[in-house]
Amino acid sequence: MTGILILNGPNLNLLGTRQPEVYGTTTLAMVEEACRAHGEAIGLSVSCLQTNHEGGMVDAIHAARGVQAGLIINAGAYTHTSIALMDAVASVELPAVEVHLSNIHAREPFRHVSYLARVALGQICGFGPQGYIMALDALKGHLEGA
Ligand code: CA2
Repeated sequence: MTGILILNGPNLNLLGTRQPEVYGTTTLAMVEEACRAHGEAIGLSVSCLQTNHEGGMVDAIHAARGVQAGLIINAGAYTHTSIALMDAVASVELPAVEVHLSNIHAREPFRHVSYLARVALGQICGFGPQGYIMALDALKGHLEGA
């Protein structure tokens, strides 16, 4: 089956436990389970990883090369700062979809900038956990040449 890595960055392990008014009450484990189930339904084998470390994210992106067919990345605050992550995604030449739970463009100006957007197929933000499901469908369509 076609493999997809869902990579979540710093603080997303806290999902569902803090700031529910911004990020909702669904935990990361629930999001990951829903993604695995949806992936299976549409013929994608979903692997999930969360790390709070920028270098760990770079390592995970490198390790996906030749193993996974695509990436879904919520890089958390590194979205707005990390040229290293942007370079990592560009270097592995895998289709990547950038996801954010919140609508980063409706928030503070420093969240409007995304380095990842330059190398991603596209960005999905503001739809909460559903955004990851939308990203899986987008990657499926992309990989099928739709
Ligand atoms: O909206 C998103 O998904 C973000 O990537 C979340 C990041 C934020 O820095 C980005 O600007 C937008 C923050 C993740 C913090 O996650 C928490 C989850 C629950 C409770 C506290 C933090």
